[in-house]
Amino acid sequence: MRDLMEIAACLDNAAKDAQATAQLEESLTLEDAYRVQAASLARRYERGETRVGVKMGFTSRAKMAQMGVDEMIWGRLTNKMLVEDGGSIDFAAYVHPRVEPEIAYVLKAPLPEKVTPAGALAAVGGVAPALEIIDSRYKDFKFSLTDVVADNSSSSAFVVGPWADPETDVSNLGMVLEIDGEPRQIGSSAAILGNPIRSLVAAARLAAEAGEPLKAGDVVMAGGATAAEHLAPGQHVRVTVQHLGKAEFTIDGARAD
Ligand code: OOG
Ligand code: MG
Repeated sequence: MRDLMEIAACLDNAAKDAQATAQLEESLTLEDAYRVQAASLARRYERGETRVGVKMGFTSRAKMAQMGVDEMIWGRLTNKMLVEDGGSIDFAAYVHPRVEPEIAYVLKAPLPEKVTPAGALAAVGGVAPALEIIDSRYKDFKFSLTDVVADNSSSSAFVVGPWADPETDVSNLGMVLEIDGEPRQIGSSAAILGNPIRSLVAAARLAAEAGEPLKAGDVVMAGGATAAEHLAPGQHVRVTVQHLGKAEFTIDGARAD
């Protein structure tokens, strides 16, 4: 069996070089999978990237059903993953990217491990419509729970729209994911654990348990409200969230059709 550092290096290289890698032969414990994730992030930090927040995964039934996984996971977000709203991504920098509609929070105060939804909300500086570009480094986008955790929970890039008043009630907002102006996924923020604030509460717990408590300025992606959609070169992608507005990006590269 390879040691955890070797697995981390392999996954980090796969992400860096946009080359798919085989599913792990090792059957890791969940703890070891998170150790691999932390070690692969350490390699990014060594290259100058900085942690800007965390993303939650499998916080909706739609996402769990699409990927055949039924446990909540989390991953780290770095400054290099942030794509400007209205900006573009280079298709060639990804293995087989997909996109999903999300809600993002930014914190104005740190969050302890144990916090109530009201306590978490008091630390929120803003809430925004967001898009996550996920890109599993595994062949065919197939993975076990521990595989995906080791792979930084498929974190790849994210786009955050304009920050709205943290007091905005985001418990049940309509969300539409459009590709080239055509609605592809329609859902509600309520799909995210019944209320996305619960995802923030969970993020506070998981990050603190890992010794990296959430701090002021951190961005938390609450998780996909619907299944993810495949991406292709030349596309324009937009999420519109009722009362919050929109976030969008385009994909560089020539269209296949
Ligand atoms: C894993 C990441 C899940 C979400 O929002 O549920 C996730 C994946 O589906 O590849 O980001
Ligand atoms: Mg996501």
